[in-house]
Amino acid sequence: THLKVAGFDIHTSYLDSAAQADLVAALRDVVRRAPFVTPVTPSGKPMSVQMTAAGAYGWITDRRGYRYATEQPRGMPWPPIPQQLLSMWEDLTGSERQPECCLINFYGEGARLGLHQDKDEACYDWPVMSVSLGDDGLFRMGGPARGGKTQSIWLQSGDVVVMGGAARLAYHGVDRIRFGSSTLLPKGGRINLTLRVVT
Ligand code: MD3
Ligand code: FE
Repeated sequence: THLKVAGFDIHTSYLDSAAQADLVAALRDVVRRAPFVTPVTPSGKPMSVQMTAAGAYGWITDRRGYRYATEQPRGMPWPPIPQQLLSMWEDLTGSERQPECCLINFYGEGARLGLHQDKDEACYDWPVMSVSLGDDGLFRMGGPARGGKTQSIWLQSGDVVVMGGAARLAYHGVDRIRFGSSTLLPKGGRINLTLRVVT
């Protein structure tokens, strides 16, 4: 039940239930101003995960490709990153740079995220911080090459993961969620936030 990969730092139950509820409330404001969309991969396939973002940049995908964009697909800027996430970033990463993107992934029943590397950022030296909220998610992590050995771990609501060093370019994905395992989100599902330096 634990994952041994250099640069993968898990802070189990970093957020207590009050802090999780507080973060969900802040995210409601973000989502009101930047509604979730069902992204389409460059091949035209809709993803099962719904996405939106906060910060100077959001990560988007459509038939033109994957990229960071300063505007939402509908042409408005992204809302600011909630303050409590900026404080967590400072506390857990100690990074000299502030995060420029908070990608917000929503997993409804049956949603998954295939194994991939995060390579759309200008520099891989900065860490990525991930916050899990709501239902449990089965996270899978491999190495720097596709097809290598992988390890899996259930991420639960309130868990925070920081990926740096070798883990930063590791293949990773989410195989499935345990829909209905948490009561944090009234309609169920899993939210994952990833904070990154993009430029
Ligand atoms: C390991 N999100 O948004 S978070 C993504 O749960 C993404 O929604 C997953 O993969 C999710 O790109 C996993 C944990 C995570 C995030 C970024 C990483 C692990 C990572 C970057 C490099 C290595
Ligand atoms: Fe990723």
